[in-house]
Amino acid sequence: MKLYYAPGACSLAPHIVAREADLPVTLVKVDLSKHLTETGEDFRAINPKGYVPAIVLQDGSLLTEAAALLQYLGDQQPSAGLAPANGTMERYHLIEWLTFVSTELHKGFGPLWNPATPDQVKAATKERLATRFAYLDEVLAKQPFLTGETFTIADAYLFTVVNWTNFHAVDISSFKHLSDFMARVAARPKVREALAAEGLLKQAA
Ligand SMILES: N[C@@H](CCC(=O)N[C@@H](CS)C(=O)NCC(=O)O)C(=O)O
Repeated sequence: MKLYYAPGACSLAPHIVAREADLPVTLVKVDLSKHLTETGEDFRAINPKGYVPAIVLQDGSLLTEAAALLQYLGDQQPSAGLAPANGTMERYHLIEWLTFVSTELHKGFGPLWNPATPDQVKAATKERLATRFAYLDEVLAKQPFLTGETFTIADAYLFTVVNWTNFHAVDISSFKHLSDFMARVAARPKVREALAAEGLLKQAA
């Protein structure tokens, strides 16, 4: 299968999961400003939504939306323990976290990426994100990962999105447990591999 990605974007999360699960994935880099893949293909012809992440499966079908891709990849290798079985309460809690990361954090960062966003809006965005970081800090004070003792697809997503604080000069050092989580995940060999492959080792937590 092919994973369409842009360095450091939310596509880093499925990239990490693909490596953690040892799945055979071909990475295809996308220039989001030009809507072109690294081989010069029109990305919008591949994914009409025009954004990453996107996966094209062996049968040529397209799968988009980070939370869906993460679950698909996690479910390909149940023995990797990256996603509890479908239908279990653990799985619903995993989906709860994926939704939190997607709607409260991933989209919460949105205004910071837009150069046209006024400074006042950027400041309010950072304040709102800080309330979410405070909540995460409380959770991660009690357990090393979002759902408990083991690393899951939700942690790959959280790591990817919180890593954007490095791109927007957002200091999370006062959130000690969240900062420790970032360091813990960044030290995972497969995460380091993914960061290196995307040319991100310097910016990572
Ligand atoms: N709803 C999508 C949003 C994906 C998204 O925000 N992708 C960003 C990178 S993190 C992107 O490709 N932006 C370029 C664009 O929207 O044109 C998801 O959850 O996967």
